[in-house]
Amino acid sequence: GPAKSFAAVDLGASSGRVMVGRLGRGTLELTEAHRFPNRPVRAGTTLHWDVLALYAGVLDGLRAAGEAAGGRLESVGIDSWAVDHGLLDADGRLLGNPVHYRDARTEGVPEKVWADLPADRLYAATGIQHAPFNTLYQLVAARGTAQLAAARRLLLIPDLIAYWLTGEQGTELTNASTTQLLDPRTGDWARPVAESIGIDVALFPPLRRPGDPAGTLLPHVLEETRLNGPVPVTTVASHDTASAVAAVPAAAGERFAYICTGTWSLAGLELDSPVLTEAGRRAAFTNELGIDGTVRYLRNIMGLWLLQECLREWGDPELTPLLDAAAAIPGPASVVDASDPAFLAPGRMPQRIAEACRTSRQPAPRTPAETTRCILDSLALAHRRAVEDAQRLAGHPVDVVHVVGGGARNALLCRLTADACGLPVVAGPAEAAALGNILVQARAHGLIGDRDEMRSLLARTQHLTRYEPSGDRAAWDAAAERAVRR
Ligand code: LFR
Repeated sequence: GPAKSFAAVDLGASSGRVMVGRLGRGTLELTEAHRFPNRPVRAGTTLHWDVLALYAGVLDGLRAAGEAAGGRLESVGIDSWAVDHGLLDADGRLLGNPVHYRDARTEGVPEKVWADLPADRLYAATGIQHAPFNTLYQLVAARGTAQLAAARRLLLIPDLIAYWLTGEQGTELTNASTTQLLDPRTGDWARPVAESIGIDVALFPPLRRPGDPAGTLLPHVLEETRLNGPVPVTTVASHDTASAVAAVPAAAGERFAYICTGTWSLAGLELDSPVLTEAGRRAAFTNELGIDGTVRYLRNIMGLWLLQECLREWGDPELTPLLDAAAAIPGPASVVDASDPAFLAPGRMPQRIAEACRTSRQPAPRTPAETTRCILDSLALAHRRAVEDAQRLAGHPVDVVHVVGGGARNALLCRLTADACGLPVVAGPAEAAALGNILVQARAHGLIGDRDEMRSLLARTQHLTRYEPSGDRAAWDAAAERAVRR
């Protein structure tokens, strides 16, 4: 039949976008219908998401998507960053703006939780690394607030957007796994964990899986977006990283690691079952859930956030000349640990990177180009460490590294990653999260078969670039030593 159009709402930490995917017989075309900024707002002492501005961007985007698709969308899917959420009162109204995961309210909270529930037991039950921003710690931080007392429902960000679009509530599974309140072996809530720290999992509406129906656009939404109804909303892997991993263009049987690059770098493996070892916990590996019962065994690395924050500080200079200048500097030279949670909060990033270099007795970068080079070398080394650690901890060797997400467009980062890892890097697609979102919808609507088929369609239709490793192994080995925190 003729090509069918699906809309992907993909919300990232610095921008949101609505993409249209057109699937025909063996063809897949992706176009951007609308992109809008996502600007966190500090009000009082709290860093918030401006979720109504995001929702307005979604509505504008759906209207533009409808125009691009000739008024007819087969379905809509929504993904975003993880862990954050809105709280609803008994009438289903949002209680205040969702708090940003980079807000300081969770400082010191994990340590308090572990006093009652030791970190090793928590990990054995949930498989989730101890990032301070996990939903679990956010809820403990909110304990005793009037807002949490009034809350009757908790909706993760994509589920909140879906609720406003459809009037229906659910908790999507891949994103639920990032709360640190889910048991990755059963795919159900880790009730004893939640109970032991006084979190009521009944706050979460029932779980739903990628591919499940999630309602249809409400009449006033159709009116505002000028779409012809009915338009179903389909549950996708609503955690953006899960959608991106679903869109890794690996060949059937290929032994691969992936790095989803953007604000974060999420580096690891796709496994059939969780690895809940103490060694994995110490190495900060997480077992988040993916589509089709897979496990995303990965580590969070600070990612291009380090560069984004520097660019902000430097008054947003043009990127291409800066990357060219950084590429011309010999490296790897001074490096920092790009998985250090010390880089989580916003502000003063060039200074913080220089301080980290001095602390480890390395020359501090002085110019934006030197700082950029330091960041990209450091990211490449953090990628290498995660890829090596994941293979060892999971007993799962790989032959190739797939780099997907926005960083796949950064040729210097991809080349340095290949050199540091000593493995070929296949870069692309850059819009992996949106593509994974669209393909899961298309599959639910019968347009495509299994995961291998999704991936081979991507490999045939998307622009990919291959980087063979080169450079000086000994220099990278020495730099790897300098990039470890002590
Ligand atoms: C990436 C991401 C990461 C998650 C972080 C915070 O966009 O979803 O996977 O750890 O944002 O939610």
